[in-house]
Amino acid sequence: MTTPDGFDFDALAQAVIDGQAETAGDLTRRALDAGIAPADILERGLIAGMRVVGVRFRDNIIFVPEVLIAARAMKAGMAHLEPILAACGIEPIGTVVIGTVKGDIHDIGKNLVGMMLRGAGFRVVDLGVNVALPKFLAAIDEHQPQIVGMSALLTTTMGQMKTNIDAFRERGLDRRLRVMVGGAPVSEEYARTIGADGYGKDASSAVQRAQALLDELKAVRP
Ligand code: B1M
Repeated sequence: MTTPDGFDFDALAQAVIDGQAETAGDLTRRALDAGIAPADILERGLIAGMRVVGVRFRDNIIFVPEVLIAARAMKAGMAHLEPILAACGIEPIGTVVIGTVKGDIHDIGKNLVGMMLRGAGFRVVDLGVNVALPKFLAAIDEHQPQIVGMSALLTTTMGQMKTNIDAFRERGLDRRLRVMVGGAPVSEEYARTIGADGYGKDASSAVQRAQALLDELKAVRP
Protein backbone atom coordinates (compact mmCIF):
# COMPACT_ATOMS: atom_id res chain seq x y z
CA MET A 1 0.00 0.00 0.00
CA THR A 2 1.28 3.47 -0.94
CA THR A 3 0.45 6.69 0.96
CA PRO A 4 -0.64 9.87 -0.88
CA ASP A 5 2.92 11.16 -0.48
CA GLY A 6 4.24 8.07 -2.22
CA PHE A 7 5.55 5.99 0.69
CA ASP A 8 5.26 2.28 0.08
CA PHE A 9 4.55 0.39 3.34
CA ASP A 10 4.65 -2.93 1.53
CA ALA A 11 8.24 -2.27 0.45
CA LEU A 12 9.20 -1.72 4.08
CA ALA A 13 7.39 -4.88 5.18
CA GLN A 14 9.11 -6.77 2.36
CA ALA A 15 12.52 -5.51 3.48
CA VAL A 16 11.85 -7.06 6.91
CA ILE A 17 10.62 -10.31 5.33
CA ASP A 18 13.73 -10.47 3.12
CA GLY A 19 16.03 -9.54 5.99
CA GLN A 20 17.37 -6.47 4.20
CA ALA A 21 18.54 -4.46 7.19
CA GLU A 22 19.97 -1.56 5.21
CA THR A 23 16.82 -1.18 3.10
CA ALA A 24 14.57 -1.44 6.16
CA GLY A 25 16.63 1.29 7.86
CA ASP A 26 16.64 3.53 4.76
CA LEU A 27 12.90 3.15 4.14
CA THR A 28 12.07 3.87 7.79
CA ARG A 29 14.21 7.02 7.62
CA ARG A 30 12.51 8.03 4.37
CA ALA A 31 9.06 7.50 5.89
CA LEU A 32 9.96 9.67 8.89
CA ASP A 33 11.34 12.37 6.59
CA ALA A 34 8.05 12.25 4.67
CA GLY A 35 6.24 13.04 7.92
CA ILE A 36 4.59 9.63 8.35
CA ALA A 37 3.61 8.86 11.97
CA PRO A 38 6.02 6.46 13.73
CA ALA A 39 3.04 4.33 14.86
CA ASP A 40 2.02 3.82 11.20
CA ILE A 41 5.57 2.99 10.14
CA LEU A 42 5.72 0.41 12.90
CA GLU A 43 2.31 -1.17 12.41
CA ARG A 44 1.94 -1.05 8.63
CA GLY A 45 5.59 -1.59 7.75
CA LEU A 46 7.85 -3.24 10.32
CA ILE A 47 5.29 -5.25 12.32
CA ALA A 48 3.37 -6.19 9.15
CA GLY A 49 6.59 -7.70 7.79
CA MET A 50 7.36 -9.55 11.00
CA ARG A 51 3.80 -10.95 11.01
CA VAL A 52 4.48 -12.64 7.65
CA VAL A 53 7.80 -13.95 8.97
CA GLY A 54 5.95 -15.46 11.95
CA VAL A 55 3.51 -17.31 9.72
CA ARG A 56 6.28 -18.64 7.45
CA PHE A 57 8.27 -19.72 10.49
CA ARG A 58 5.27 -21.51 11.97
CA ASP A 59 4.63 -23.28 8.66
CA ASN A 60 8.27 -24.40 8.33
CA ILE A 61 8.78 -22.36 5.17
CA ILE A 62 11.65 -20.50 6.80
CA PHE A 63 13.84 -21.38 9.78
CA VAL A 64 15.67 -19.75 12.70
CA PRO A 65 18.52 -18.18 10.64
CA GLU A 66 16.07 -16.41 8.31
CA VAL A 67 13.99 -15.24 11.28
CA LEU A 68 17.12 -13.85 12.94
CA ILE A 69 18.01 -11.96 9.78
CA ALA A 70 14.45 -10.58 9.57
CA ALA A 71 14.67 -9.58 13.25
CA ARG A 72 17.91 -7.72 12.49
CA ALA A 73 16.16 -5.84 9.67
CA MET A 74 13.28 -4.95 11.97
CA LYS A 75 15.73 -3.65 14.57
CA ALA A 76 17.46 -1.53 11.89
CA GLY A 77 14.12 0.19 11.28
CA MET A 78 13.33 0.48 14.98
CA ALA A 79 16.69 2.19 15.59
CA HIS A 80 15.40 5.20 13.60
CA LEU A 81 12.11 5.26 15.48
CA GLU A 82 13.59 4.94 18.96
CA PRO A 83 14.76 8.56 19.44
CA ILE A 84 11.34 9.80 18.35
CA LEU A 85 9.31 7.35 20.40
CA ALA A 86 11.50 7.98 23.43
CA ALA A 87 11.73 11.79 23.07
CA CYS A 88 10.27 13.37 26.16
CA GLY A 89 12.88 15.28 28.13
CA ILE A 90 10.87 15.83 31.31
CA GLU A 91 11.06 14.38 34.81
CA PRO A 92 10.12 10.69 34.77
CA ILE A 93 6.56 10.04 35.90
CA GLY A 94 7.54 6.66 37.32
CA THR A 95 9.93 3.72 36.96
CA VAL A 96 9.29 0.48 35.11
CA VAL A 97 11.60 -2.54 35.38
CA ILE A 98 11.07 -4.68 32.31
CA GLY A 99 12.47 -7.96 31.00
CA THR A 100 11.78 -11.08 28.96
CA VAL A 101 11.34 -13.99 31.36
CA LYS A 102 13.72 -16.86 31.98
CA GLY A 103 14.08 -19.33 29.10
CA ASP A 104 12.94 -16.79 26.50
CA ILE A 105 15.18 -14.71 24.26
CA HIS A 106 12.58 -12.84 22.19
CA ASP A 107 13.12 -9.13 22.70
CA ILE A 108 11.66 -7.15 19.80
CA GLY A 109 8.23 -6.63 21.38
CA LYS A 110 9.70 -5.97 24.82
CA ASN A 111 12.07 -3.37 23.34
CA LEU A 112 9.16 -1.69 21.59
CA VAL A 113 7.16 -1.53 24.81
CA GLY A 114 10.22 -0.08 26.58
CA MET A 115 10.66 2.59 23.89
CA MET A 116 7.01 3.64 24.04
CA LEU A 117 7.06 3.75 27.85
CA ARG A 118 10.09 6.03 27.68
CA GLY A 119 8.22 8.18 25.20
CA ALA A 120 5.33 8.41 27.67
CA GLY A 121 7.69 9.71 30.35
CA PHE A 122 8.61 6.60 32.33
CA ARG A 123 12.16 5.74 33.38
CA VAL A 124 12.67 2.25 31.99
CA VAL A 125 15.19 -0.20 33.42
CA ASP A 126 15.53 -2.93 30.80
CA LEU A 127 16.93 -6.18 32.19
CA GLY A 128 17.17 -7.80 28.75
CA VAL A 129 16.18 -11.36 27.92
CA ASN A 130 16.20 -14.69 29.75
CA VAL A 131 15.74 -12.85 33.04
CA ALA A 132 15.56 -15.15 36.04
CA LEU A 133 13.60 -14.28 39.20
CA PRO A 134 16.66 -13.24 41.29
CA LYS A 135 17.54 -10.63 38.67
CA PHE A 136 14.02 -9.17 38.79
CA LEU A 137 14.17 -9.14 42.60
CA ALA A 138 17.58 -7.44 42.66
CA ALA A 139 16.38 -4.79 40.18
CA ILE A 140 13.22 -4.14 42.24
CA ASP A 141 15.41 -3.67 45.27
CA GLU A 142 17.82 -1.35 43.47
CA HIS A 143 15.44 0.75 41.37
CA GLN A 144 12.25 0.74 43.50
CA PRO A 145 9.94 0.66 40.45
CA GLN A 146 6.21 1.28 40.59
CA ILE A 147 5.73 -1.25 37.77
CA VAL A 148 7.42 -4.50 36.78
CA GLY A 149 6.83 -5.58 33.19
CA MET A 150 7.37 -9.12 31.95
CA SER A 151 7.32 -10.32 28.37
CA ALA A 152 7.01 -13.94 27.15
CA LEU A 153 6.69 -15.14 23.56
CA LEU A 154 6.63 -18.88 24.16
CA THR A 155 3.86 -20.99 25.62
CA THR A 156 6.65 -22.81 27.49
CA THR A 157 7.86 -19.63 29.23
CA MET A 158 4.52 -17.98 30.03
CA GLY A 159 4.32 -19.97 33.27
CA GLN A 160 7.46 -18.22 34.48
CA MET A 161 5.40 -15.05 34.81
CA LYS A 162 3.16 -16.73 37.38
CA THR A 163 6.18 -18.11 39.25
CA ASN A 164 7.58 -14.58 39.46
CA ILE A 165 4.26 -12.99 40.45
CA ASP A 166 3.83 -15.58 43.22
CA ALA A 167 7.34 -14.82 44.44
CA PHE A 168 6.67 -11.06 44.43
CA ARG A 169 3.52 -11.64 46.46
CA GLU A 170 5.31 -13.91 48.97
CA ARG A 171 7.71 -11.04 49.59
CA GLY A 172 4.88 -8.50 50.01
CA LEU A 173 6.01 -6.58 46.93
CA ASP A 174 2.43 -6.47 45.62
CA ARG A 175 1.76 -3.82 48.27
CA ARG A 176 4.10 -1.35 46.61
CA LEU A 177 4.27 -2.26 42.92
CA ARG A 178 2.08 -3.38 40.07
CA VAL A 179 2.88 -6.13 37.55
CA MET A 180 2.15 -5.92 33.86
CA VAL A 181 2.56 -8.77 31.37
CA GLY A 182 2.45 -9.20 27.61
CA GLY A 183 3.71 -11.13 24.61
CA ALA A 184 2.10 -12.93 21.69
CA PRO A 185 0.69 -15.97 23.58
CA VAL A 186 -0.48 -13.91 26.56
CA SER A 187 -4.10 -12.77 26.83
CA GLU A 188 -6.05 -10.52 29.14
CA GLU A 189 -7.67 -13.59 30.64
CA TYR A 190 -4.36 -15.37 31.18
CA ALA A 191 -2.94 -12.24 32.81
CA ARG A 192 -5.87 -12.17 35.21
CA THR A 193 -5.54 -15.90 35.96
CA ILE A 194 -1.91 -15.58 37.01
CA GLY A 195 -2.60 -12.53 39.18
CA ALA A 196 -1.03 -9.84 37.00
CA ASP A 197 -2.37 -6.31 37.51
CA GLY A 198 -2.22 -5.38 33.87
CA TYR A 199 -1.89 -6.72 30.35
CA GLY A 200 -0.83 -5.06 27.11
CA LYS A 201 -1.95 -6.46 23.76
CA ASP A 202 0.53 -4.18 22.01
CA ALA A 203 2.96 -1.44 22.90
CA SER A 204 0.46 1.41 22.92
CA SER A 205 -2.08 -0.43 25.05
CA ALA A 206 0.81 -1.39 27.36
CA VAL A 207 1.58 2.31 27.83
CA GLN A 208 -2.07 3.13 28.57
CA ARG A 209 -2.25 0.31 31.08
CA ALA A 210 1.03 1.38 32.74
CA GLN A 211 -0.29 4.93 33.12
CA ALA A 212 -3.52 3.64 34.66
CA LEU A 213 -1.59 1.36 37.03
CA LEU A 214 0.60 4.26 38.11
CA ASP A 215 -2.46 6.43 38.84
CA GLU A 216 -4.04 3.56 40.75
CA LEU A 217 -0.91 3.07 42.83
CA LYS A 218 -0.62 6.79 43.55
CA ALA A 219 -4.22 6.81 44.77
CA VAL A 220 -3.44 4.01 47.24
CA ARG A 221 0.07 5.18 48.19
CA PRO A 222 0.22 8.92 47.50
CO1 B1M B 1 10.53 -17.35 17.91
N1 B1M B 1 8.80 -18.19 18.16
N2 B1M B 1 11.42 -18.99 18.57
N3 B1M B 1 12.20 -16.49 17.39
N4 B1M B 1 9.51 -16.08 16.98
C1 B1M B 1 7.62 -17.35 17.92
C2 B1M B 1 7.19 -16.64 19.20
C3 B1M B 1 6.55 -18.42 17.40
C4 B1M B 1 5.10 -18.02 17.67
C5 B1M B 1 6.83 -18.70 15.90
C6 B1M B 1 5.84 -19.65 15.27
O1 B1M B 1 5.93 -20.83 15.50
N5 B1M B 1 4.93 -19.11 14.51
C7 B1M B 1 7.01 -19.70 18.20
C8 B1M B 1 6.37 -19.90 19.55
C9 B1M B 1 5.35 -21.02 19.56
C10 B1M B 1 4.76 -21.18 20.91
O2 B1M B 1 5.36 -21.10 21.94
N6 B1M B 1 3.48 -21.41 20.88
C11 B1M B 1 8.51 -19.48 18.30
C12 B1M B 1 9.46 -20.51 18.55
C13 B1M B 1 8.91 -21.91 18.58
C14 B1M B 1 10.83 -20.24 18.74
C15 B1M B 1 11.94 -21.24 19.06
C16 B1M B 1 11.59 -22.32 20.10
C17 B1M B 1 12.38 -21.87 17.71
C18 B1M B 1 13.44 -22.92 17.80
O3 B1M B 1 14.52 -22.70 18.25
N7 B1M B 1 13.05 -24.09 17.36
C19 B1M B 1 13.07 -20.32 19.56
C20 B1M B 1 12.98 -20.08 21.07
C21 B1M B 1 14.20 -19.38 21.61
C22 B1M B 1 13.98 -18.96 23.04
O4 B1M B 1 13.38 -17.92 23.31
N8 B1M B 1 14.43 -19.77 23.98
C23 B1M B 1 12.75 -19.06 18.83
C24 B1M B 1 13.72 -18.15 18.40
C25 B1M B 1 13.46 -16.98 17.70
C26 B1M B 1 14.54 -16.09 17.12
C27 B1M B 1 15.76 -15.95 18.04
C28 B1M B 1 14.96 -16.66 15.81
C29 B1M B 1 13.74 -14.74 16.89
C30 B1M B 1 13.82 -13.75 18.07
C31 B1M B 1 14.73 -12.59 17.77
C32 B1M B 1 14.58 -11.50 18.82
O5 B1M B 1 13.56 -11.29 19.45
N9 B1M B 1 15.68 -10.80 18.99
C33 B1M B 1 12.30 -15.25 16.82
C34 B1M B 1 11.21 -14.49 16.29
C35 B1M B 1 11.56 -13.16 15.64
C36 B1M B 1 9.86 -14.95 16.34
C37 B1M B 1 8.61 -14.35 15.68
C38 B1M B 1 8.68 -14.73 14.20
C39 B1M B 1 8.38 -12.86 15.79
C40 B1M B 1 8.38 -12.30 17.22
C41 B1M B 1 8.40 -10.79 17.13
O6 B1M B 1 9.45 -10.18 17.31
N10 B1M B 1 7.24 -10.17 16.79
C42 B1M B 1 7.45 -15.11 16.46
C43 B1M B 1 6.18 -15.28 15.67
C44 B1M B 1 5.10 -14.30 16.13
O7 B1M B 1 5.07 -13.83 17.24
N11 B1M B 1 4.19 -14.05 15.23
C45 B1M B 1 8.15 -16.28 17.02
C46 B1M B 1 7.13 -8.73 16.59
C47 B1M B 1 6.88 -8.03 17.95
C48 B1M B 1 6.71 -6.54 17.71
O8 B1M B 1 5.67 -8.54 18.49
O9 B1M B 1 6.88 -9.79 20.35
O10 B1M B 1 4.39 -10.10 20.01
P1 B1M B 1 5.58 -9.24 19.95
O11 B1M B 1 5.34 -7.97 20.92
C49 B1M B 1 4.16 -7.19 20.88
C50 B1M B 1 3.05 -7.67 21.83
O12 B1M B 1 3.09 -9.05 22.09
C51 B1M B 1 3.20 -6.80 23.02
O13 B1M B 1 3.64 -5.57 22.48
C52 B1M B 1 4.56 -5.83 21.42
C53 B1M B 1 4.47 -4.70 20.43
O14 B1M B 1 3.22 -4.61 19.81
N12 B1M B 1 4.12 -7.17 24.11
C54 B1M B 1 3.93 -6.67 25.36
C55 B1M B 1 5.25 -7.89 24.11
N13 B1M B 1 5.79 -7.89 25.32
C56 B1M B 1 5.01 -7.15 26.11
C57 B1M B 1 5.13 -6.81 27.47
C58 B1M B 1 4.13 -6.01 28.03
C59 B1M B 1 3.06 -5.56 27.26
C60 B1M B 1 2.94 -5.88 25.92
O15 B1M B 1 4.13 -5.62 29.30
C61 B1M B 1 5.28 -5.80 30.06
